Amino acid sequence: MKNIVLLTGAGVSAESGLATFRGPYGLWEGHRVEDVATPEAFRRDPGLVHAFYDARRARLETVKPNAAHAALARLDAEWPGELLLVTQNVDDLHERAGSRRLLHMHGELTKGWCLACGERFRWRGPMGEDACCPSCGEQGQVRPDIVWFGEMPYEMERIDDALQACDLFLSIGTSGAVYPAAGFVQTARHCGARTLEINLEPSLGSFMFDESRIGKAGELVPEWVDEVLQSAHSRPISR
Ligand code: BV8
Repeated sequence: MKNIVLLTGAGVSAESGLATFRGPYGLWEGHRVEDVATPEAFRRDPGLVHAFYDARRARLETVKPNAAHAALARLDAEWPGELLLVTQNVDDLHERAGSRRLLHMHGELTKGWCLACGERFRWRGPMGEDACCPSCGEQGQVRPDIVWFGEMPYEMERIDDALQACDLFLSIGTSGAVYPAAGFVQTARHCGARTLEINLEPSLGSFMFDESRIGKAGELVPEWVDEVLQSAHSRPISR
């Protein structure tokens, strides 16, 4: 086993105190997806959409990475083979834990995007409707750099190449309800990879995994990383 692809969802950040989407107190409890996470919603009521993301950006400043993020960062640092961590999460907890071989397929809360000049840039604090683009200075054309429903996720080619070449696909803390992310396990299986999920409950795609470990990511992910790194050290991987 040389090449690993990891997919994370909101469940990996739950133990840090960030709400997941579905289920009690989930993000979708207080808001209808179509009111806050679609380009149409942003055109219709940018104030409501900015308030939704400004609140999440403020909350992000009050939490920190948990043991699952830390274990995945250790794996990133010590895994001798190929590794790609694909996250659906827009929080920055993987980076803050030290993960480097990482991509945000649904964008980042800590980034803005100017619809006037097309520039993307780091953004801290509230954004709001009157934000000025730090690049072109245009006012009121800045949106969160987040992939909304109906929009194409980022780096789909890079993800597909990694899935085609991976020997192991691990999915952590995701319900498997949103595509194309929910279809990655099928691509990985189709290309001969071993597939494993770690989740608090069986996900919608559980039946497609070779193995499902049910429990908290903060407990099961460090255990799994220990296992994998021990196997790598006991059978060195030829590059
Ligand atoms: C697109 C950013 C065109 C915004 C997000 C095929 C079939 C049906 C529908 C579609 C389809 N293809 C496309 C669609 C439409 C749509 C879609 O999937 N709709 C769903 C609702 C049916 N998809 C799109 O619109 C996508 N774009 O398709 O473009 C295209 C065409 C061709 C090829 C490519 C593209 C864009 C979707 C992205 C939208 N943006 N996020 C924001 O964050 O506000 S999606 C957002 O919701 C998240 O990023 C994530 O993807 C999803 C939420 O899911 P999870 O992260 O899994 O969270 P959830 O709460 O559901 O589950 C948490 C899990 O964790 C649970 O299972 C729980 O048990 C577990 N858990 C909880 N605590 C713990 C835990 N596990 C372990 N430990 C714990 N402690």
